Amino acid sequence: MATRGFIGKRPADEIGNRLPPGQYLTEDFPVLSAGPTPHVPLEKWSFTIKDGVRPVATWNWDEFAKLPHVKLTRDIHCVTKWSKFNTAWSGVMIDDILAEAGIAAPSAFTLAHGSDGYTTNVPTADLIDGKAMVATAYEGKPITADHGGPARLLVPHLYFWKSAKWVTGLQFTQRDEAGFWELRGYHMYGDPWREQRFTGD
Ligand SMILES: Nc1nc2c(c(=O)[nH]1)N[C@H]1C(S)=C(S)[C@@H](COP(=O)(O)O)O[C@H]1N2
Ligand SMILES: [Mo]
Repeated sequence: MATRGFIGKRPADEIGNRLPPGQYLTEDFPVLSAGPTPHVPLEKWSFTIKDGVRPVATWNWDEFAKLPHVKLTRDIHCVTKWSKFNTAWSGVMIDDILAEAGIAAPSAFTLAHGSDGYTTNVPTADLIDGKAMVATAYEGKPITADHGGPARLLVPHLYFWKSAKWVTGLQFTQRDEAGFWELRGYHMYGDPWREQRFTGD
């Protein structure tokens, strides 16, 4: 049943249009991590692009800070069913990272890596053309460690498990290789609008 009237100050139909099936709206920002929060000092941080096993570009924190930063405000959707509207990030678009590396994406599949050993696969097409960034700030402040700081991937149009926290790099792969949750039964693509939560959805 559609909710009539208003929830807070937001018309119910506006919520309905922006809320994917099976999701509810939350105002807080839950933390979901598979393990303990890693604390990476900025002087030890780096971000690397790999083509298969071959590193093709790497930045330390100071170098990464000099890349063009943009703001992105997007709704996010977690597979545990919470959605949060208008999350405001800033960071470096994957397009600009590739441009700075002087390469075009070398393959159709990407595996994102986190410093906690987490991985998640995203089709390369879903990372480029203005769709995704490596975020370094949330709501105008450095991203807190529990939300993936100093830097996390942001792929807001897919379920939020695709947005790897503590991201250390992107690895282009020849095949679509399952990441941490995808190996444990979660969907290889994860489109919230098609409710692609689990394998077979
Ligand atoms: N490196 C890493 N990234 C991760 C995770 C993780 O455990 N490790 N959890 C994922 C999951 S399941 C979700 S829902 C979101 C949660 O992000 P948040 O804690 O900022 O809400 O991060 C994703 N990225
Ligand atoms: Mo999640």
